Amino acid sequence: MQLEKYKIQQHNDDLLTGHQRRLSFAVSEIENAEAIIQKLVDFQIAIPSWALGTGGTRFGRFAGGGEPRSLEEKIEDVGLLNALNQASGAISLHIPWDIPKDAKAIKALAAQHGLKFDAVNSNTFQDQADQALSYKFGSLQNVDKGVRKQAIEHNIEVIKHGIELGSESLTVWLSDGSCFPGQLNFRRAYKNTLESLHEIYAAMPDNWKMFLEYKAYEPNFYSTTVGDWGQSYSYVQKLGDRAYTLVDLGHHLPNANIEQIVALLLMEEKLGGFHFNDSKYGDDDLTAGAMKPYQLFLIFNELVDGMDARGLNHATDLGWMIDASHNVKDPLEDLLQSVEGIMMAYAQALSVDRKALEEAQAISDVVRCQEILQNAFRTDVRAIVAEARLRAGGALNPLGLFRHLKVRENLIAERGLKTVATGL
Ligand code: RM4
Ligand code: MN
Ligand code: MN
Repeated sequence: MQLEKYKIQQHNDDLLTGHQRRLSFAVSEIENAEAIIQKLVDFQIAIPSWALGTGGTRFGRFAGGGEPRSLEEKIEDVGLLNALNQASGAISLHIPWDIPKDAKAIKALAAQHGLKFDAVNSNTFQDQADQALSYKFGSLQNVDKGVRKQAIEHNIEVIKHGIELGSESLTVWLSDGSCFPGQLNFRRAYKNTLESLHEIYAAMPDNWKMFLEYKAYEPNFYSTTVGDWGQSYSYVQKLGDRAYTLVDLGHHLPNANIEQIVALLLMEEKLGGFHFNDSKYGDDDLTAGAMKPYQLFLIFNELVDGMDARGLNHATDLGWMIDASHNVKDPLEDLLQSVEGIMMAYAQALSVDRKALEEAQAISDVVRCQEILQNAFRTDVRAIVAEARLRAGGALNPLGLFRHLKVRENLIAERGLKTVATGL
């Protein structure tokens, strides 16, 4: 399904008067509104190829209909999202769920939709049908050198696919760890993993980055070999300048202070990118901003502060990706909500009065510090975010237009009701 430009235009014309009224109020409330709008226009969030179908749980999967049946259809879906919000201009592929058979054609299709390829993801947490050795007891950490070699080679394959598509980073997430005390020698597992990562790192082109993602637990429930940001940091420090830690918001133990982790990693020049999602309990992979919007805002507050302190380009110097998947929502509607949630947190963080905050911090005026942050969080920035979308050629109300144009119904008519996308 293609979204014709005139339909977006028509939708925007219908909503314009109300939008302008809300915008002029927002602009009167927010001092640097114009600069914020420009930053929002530039900001793009990559969509994960595994989130375009209804996500499974270990208990069941309830496909929603019209799910993409191929990589081509996944690209088409991301193209639809991007046409609506002009903020989803990239896709992050998971290999082997999405092997590009004809890389040239795939690249051309993506370009037609205005999409680039963000980080490619390797998968050594599942066994594939044609695989010689099993990852049951880990991959890069495995006690068996043959298994480690197979996992290294898989990662190198993924890099090759990425090079063909114009991707410039590799995300490594390992489920490696142990389920029972005594199962693993922690130091040996660490050393094996580090040695394996060194080989993968060495296979990357010079302009590539490696993102090493951590996760506290699951599927292993006693130890994870890259279990937290400290462990990831320890590996990436040793690997080299182009190895970074990736923060997935759902991968911490309950109540972890993620904003502080982000601030320090960024300061240490080792924060590479993000997997945005939200959670109540664990790695719930819920819609970004659905559960703890204040936390998301506080994270962006540290990001903006830390990136500006180092003179980084907000839009391009870090990898911004969503990693969410659900059982109960239309995946495309859900992704529109995630992008909106992220944009709002970013806009609010950009509106923080940093000078005033610094002054209040310098005299330990705790009450004032809280007021400054909460004032930004409680400011309605929706019209500012919508204005950025409008200027970029997107829809004022992407979700409303998605429903009005019956996008899902169209996709079901094209693809059928019983389609299941590759992914979790
Ligand atoms: C993991 C982790 C990875 C993702 C897989 C599908 O929990 O978040 O980033 O690639 O799930
Ligand atoms: Mn993730
Ligand atoms: Mn996860």
